[in-house]
Amino acid sequence: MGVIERYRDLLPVSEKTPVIDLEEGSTPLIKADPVAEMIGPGYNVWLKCEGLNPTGSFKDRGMTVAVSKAVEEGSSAVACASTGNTSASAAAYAARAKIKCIVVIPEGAIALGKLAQALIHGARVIAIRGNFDDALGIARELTDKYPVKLVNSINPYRIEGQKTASFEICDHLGRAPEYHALPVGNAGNITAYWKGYKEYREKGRTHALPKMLGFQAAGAAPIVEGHVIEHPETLATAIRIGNPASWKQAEEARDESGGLIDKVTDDEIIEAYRLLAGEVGVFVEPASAASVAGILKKAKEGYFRSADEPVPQKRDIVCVLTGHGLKDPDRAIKCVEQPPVVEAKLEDVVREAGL
Ligand code: AN7
Repeated sequence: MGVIERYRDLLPVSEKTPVIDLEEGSTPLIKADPVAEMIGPGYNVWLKCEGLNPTGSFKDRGMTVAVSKAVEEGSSAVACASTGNTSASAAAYAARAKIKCIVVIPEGAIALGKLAQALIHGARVIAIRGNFDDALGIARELTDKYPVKLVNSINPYRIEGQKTASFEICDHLGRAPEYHALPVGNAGNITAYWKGYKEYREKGRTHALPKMLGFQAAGAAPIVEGHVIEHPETLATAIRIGNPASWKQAEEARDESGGLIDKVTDDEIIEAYRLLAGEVGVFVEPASAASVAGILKKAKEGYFRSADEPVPQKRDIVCVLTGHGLKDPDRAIKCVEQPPVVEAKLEDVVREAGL
């Protein structure tokens, strides 16, 4: 069952809404003890593995609602700007709905897996000589002037669908976590999670709210710096965004929850990326590692309360791992040693295997 069917009562759909789904959602929430040990005693660290969605990222939760509503409203085409994952998801759901999908991307700045997905699903992909923020400007204008529905997270149905991830976390833990960490790019996801947590509490399904901890890449941290970044730079291409569309909502989530939005360097991102792959067994794309890099940075700064305080039970920190590692295979290859090539002889293989 996809997120529309599972959370129908909390989503803006009716019996008339055609459900365009790929059975997204229901992603694993797994414990990461090697990360928890680095935070300190008294904490559980949970990883919400959104890379296990049908197209390999969290975008599918929002896209099922956005595309279903577009079809309900009679649209025969959708469009988006993208750093990659939105386009992969839009292309897949549009293919399923048998409608046209137009994608505007920054030239040369999309991870290989994501580009492959948008293309194979049959989207019309157009690369522009500019960055994501330029692409979003064009997508907005295009969808204002032509009968094409914008499916970036400015589309409120995207936020509606994405908030279901908070519901799943609360359902799994039996309560809201104390901290919720996630990467911030265009800031749709932090907006969606915060909305979801608040709604679940209003409905009486949980009693508390988490502190929202958002992390931007240091070279693309407009919310942290307090101004638009004209030329955002980071190897975490998914969050290479200098002027987030949901900037204000992200600040509201931060302030209402008593949380924070901070930045992590590319080196910190890669360190967390390798830690997740090598010690937790979870391969994510670099942007996703920003959530873990962020809590490790805050732990070093002494942000998390001391474990000396008596605690009735461990405190939960949830990190959202937004996209799968296979999205960006080039990055993985670049940060490891290349495998040796030897003669086809057992002794050569045994030597290289270190046995
Ligand atoms: C893996 O695909 O903006 O703060 O165009 O792909 O909701 O933007 C992707 C964003 C985090 C940031 N992690 O989420 C796009 C796009 C991954 C992402 C983000 C993105 P938002």
